Amino acid sequence: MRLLPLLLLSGCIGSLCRGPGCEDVWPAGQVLVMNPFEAAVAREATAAFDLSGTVDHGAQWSLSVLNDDVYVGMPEVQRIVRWSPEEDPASVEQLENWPGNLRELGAVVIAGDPDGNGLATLMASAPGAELDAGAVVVWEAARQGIRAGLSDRILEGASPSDRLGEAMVYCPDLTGDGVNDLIVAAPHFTGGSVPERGGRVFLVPSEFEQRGILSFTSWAAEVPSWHGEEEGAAAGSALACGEDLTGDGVPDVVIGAPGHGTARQGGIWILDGANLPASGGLGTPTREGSSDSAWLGSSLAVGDLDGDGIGDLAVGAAGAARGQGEVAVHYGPDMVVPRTVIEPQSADEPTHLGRSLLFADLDGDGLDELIVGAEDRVDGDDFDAGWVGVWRGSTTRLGANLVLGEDEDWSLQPDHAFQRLGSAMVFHEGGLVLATRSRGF
Ligand SMILES: [Ca+2]
Ligand SMILES: [Ca+2]
Ligand SMILES: [Ca+2]
Repeated sequence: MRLLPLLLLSGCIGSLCRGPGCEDVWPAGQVLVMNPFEAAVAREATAAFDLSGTVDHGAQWSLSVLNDDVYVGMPEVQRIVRWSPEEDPASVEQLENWPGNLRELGAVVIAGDPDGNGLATLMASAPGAELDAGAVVVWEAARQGIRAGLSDRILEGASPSDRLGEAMVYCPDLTGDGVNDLIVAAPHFTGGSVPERGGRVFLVPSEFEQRGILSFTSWAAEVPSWHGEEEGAAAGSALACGEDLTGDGVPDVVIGAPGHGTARQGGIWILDGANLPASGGLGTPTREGSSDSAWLGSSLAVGDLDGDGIGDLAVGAAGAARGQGEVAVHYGPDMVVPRTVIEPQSADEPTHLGRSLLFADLDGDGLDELIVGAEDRVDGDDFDAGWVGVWRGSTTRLGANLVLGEDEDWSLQPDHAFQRLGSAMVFHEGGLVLATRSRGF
C-alpha cells in the first residue's frame, strides 16, 4: 500500500474540506486506515479523508470495500461516496446523493462484482424509505457514471415501520448458480404470520433478475424468507455469512434476533447452508441469551480465529450485564457453547460492548483477528466516545472470560466525546478502516 503522509487520528479534523459535500458547513467526521501491527506508532493512520455533512444526527456511516476502493454510506444525507486511497492523488467521488424519498439510503452499502466485469455493483439499503417500510437499491456504478443505471432494481419494503434493509449481507453462492447472493432483513417486519416486529429475513438470489421498481408483493413472493415468531423478536437485526461454521465445506448463514424471549434475552440461529430451511418461522434458536435484556444477537461476525479452516462466530449481546455488553466467541464446528466471553470492565455507564464486530487478518499471518467496537462507550466524562479492541488470532484458542481493557492485544482509545469509535469497521489492503465522527461544534 502506498503510504500517504501520516496523519494522526485527531490531526486533521476540522481541516479544509476536500471531498464531496463541501457545501455542507461542518466536517462530519473522518474515514481512516490504520494497522496497529504494522505502524511504527499504533495510533497513526496510513490514509484518511474527511467526511462532510451534518454532524448532529449520530453519523451512523456504513463501509464496504471492493478491490482498492472504500465505499462510504452516509444515510443521514442519503449519500454514497467512493474513496480510492491507492490513487495518486487519492480520489473521493460522490456516487449518489439521492434527493428523493429513499430516506437513509446508505445505511448499509455493499460493493460487489457478481458478474465479474470489473465494475462495482452497489447494493444500498434505505430502511427509512416510505415511512420506514424500507427499500434496497441495486445498481452498477460505472467508474465515472454517477447516476448511470440508477434504477436497475429497487426492492420496496412491505409496510411502514418494517425497516427493510436495516441489516444486509452479501454471501457466497447459496442457491447453486455460482453467483453470490444477498440476504436482506426487515427486523421490524409485521404482518401475515409474522407477529408485530417479529422480523423477517429474505434471501435474494442472483438469478432474481427483474428490473425496475418492484413492489414488495412482486419480489418477496419469489424468494425464500424466514421470520421471528414472537412479538418484538426483531429477527434479522444482525446477519452474518461467508464462513463454513459446521465443517461440511458449505458456508452457513447466521441470523440474530436480540428481542427473542419473554425477557429479551435474545437468540441466534445458524442456518445450514447445505440444507437451508424452507420459508417460514425460525423455530427454536441455536442459542439463547442467558440473562434478561441481554439482546444476544445484536451483532454477529464470522471468520477463522484459530486457522483450522472452519469458521468461527462472534456474537454480541449489547444489553448483557446491565447494558455493559458482552461478546461470545464460538469456535466451529462445536458452536453451541461459547469458548470465550469478552466482558467490559465494571463501569456505571452502558458500553454496549460489541455493537460492531469484525474478523480480519491484520497482521498477515493467515489467521483472522477479532475486532470489537463499542461505539457508545463513555470515556471519562465523554459520552459516546467509543472504543475499538483487537484480539489476535492464534492456533491456541482464546481463554475464557477475557476482560476488555485488560486482555486485548491492541486497542484504540477515543480523542473526544461523540467520536463513536468502532461504529463502522471494514478491512482494506491490510488495514483496518474506521469511520469516526468529528468533534462537532
Ligand atoms: Ca456448513
Ligand atoms: Ca476456526
Ligand atoms: Ca492474523
